[in-house]
Amino acid sequence: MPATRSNLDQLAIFSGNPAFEQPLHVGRPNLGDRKRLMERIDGVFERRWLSNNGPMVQELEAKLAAMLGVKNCIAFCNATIALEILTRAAGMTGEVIVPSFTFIATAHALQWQQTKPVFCDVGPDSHNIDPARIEELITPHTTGIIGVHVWGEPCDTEALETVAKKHNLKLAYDAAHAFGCSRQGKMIGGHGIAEVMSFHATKFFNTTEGGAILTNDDDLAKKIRLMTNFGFAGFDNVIYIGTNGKMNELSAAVGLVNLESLDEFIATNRRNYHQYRDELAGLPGLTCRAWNEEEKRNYQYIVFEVDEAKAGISRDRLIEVLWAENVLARRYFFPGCHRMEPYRSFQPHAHMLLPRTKEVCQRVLLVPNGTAVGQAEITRICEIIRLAVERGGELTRRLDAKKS
Ligand code: T4K
Repeated sequence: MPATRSNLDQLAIFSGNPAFEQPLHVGRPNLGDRKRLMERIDGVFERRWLSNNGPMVQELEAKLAAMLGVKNCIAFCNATIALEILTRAAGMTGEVIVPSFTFIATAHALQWQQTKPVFCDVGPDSHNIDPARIEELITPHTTGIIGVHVWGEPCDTEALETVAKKHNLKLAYDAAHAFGCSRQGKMIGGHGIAEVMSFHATKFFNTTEGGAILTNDDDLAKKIRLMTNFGFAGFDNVIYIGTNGKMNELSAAVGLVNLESLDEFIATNRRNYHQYRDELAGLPGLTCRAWNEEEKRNYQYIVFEVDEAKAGISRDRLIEVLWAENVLARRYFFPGCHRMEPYRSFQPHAHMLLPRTKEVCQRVLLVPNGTAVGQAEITRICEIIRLAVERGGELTRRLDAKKS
């Protein structure tokens, strides 16, 4: 058990002795039963059917569609390719409105298809796209909106639907964070023309790498399936331009086994979330984003916001302190897509319409969660954060002096 930290000198940033020997990551994978996985993998090897719509992929697709109450589920090798294919299949050309506060894949998937991502600010008290700021971004080239359910907190789907209908725009969702979440009792997966999930290793539910498109539109699903497999409509018969977005059997096997542990993953995430909240309650300048517990949530992301003026320490300084302790906290999605290439060069004035995004990017701090982090470790992490924030002003002065 690492030594406790009760004064600033004990912090690793001064003492050189990290609280944890091994790094504690944000995004350590949740893993299901290994024995069951080996049985499934044995089956895959017995059949010698490794990819191309095999039985594991079909089973996973059917289970996900049933669980989310959506007619069609198409499994993918990752969510980025899924977003690219959806962009193309749905005819989202010209310009598409997206939040800047998202993982770069949302913007890149559009740009990769020569569609311009037009960045919209987040809402007040929200980390999601602000429906009230969309109309001012619409031009004659706009064809769609992609909302992102950041951290698994769903977008205001009704408001987005209203603006999309009014301007005849396609509305789809990047639901990479939102598997297992609901809005007004309806599972994420069934909103807009389609929703894209990520099953990357770092996600609450993973297939190592992977993703899925969920849609109730049968024609769109058909087109997406064709595009995902080079446009093949049977042996030797290519009827469409396509690429390779297929999930393989081993990934699907991991997914099927992980699905069996879903309730346990959620329960652990939720317990950790409450522990962080309780142990860090009442600190000036540090707020844990609260989940709406009346809805379904996966609790995968534990998101703090640091208000430097009140805490006396900046978010980045706090991260420095945590990294020295081997707690690899993250500042997703700093600095915002609009400040990354190629968008920074293509759209140098985009920041003028993104004041809230800038603020959120400066405040957000994610801490380790998931089945790989234990309760005793969380207590130690909280102790470090508590000390750093309670003595924020003094700590900042000492760090400034150390650097000069
Ligand atoms: N849309 C949104 C809103 C997204 O957040 C994402 C992905 C996508 C679309 C695209 O989905 P995919 O195409 O990936 O399916 C990570 C993930 O790579 C990325 O999937 C995820 N979002 C994003 C939020 O996080 P990085 O650059 O932070 O990855 P990295 O390598 O720093 O890993 C994060 C932490 O996880 C590290 O501390 C190490 C730990 N880790 C990672 C892996 C892969 C493990 O402990 N074990 C592992 O196997 O992007």
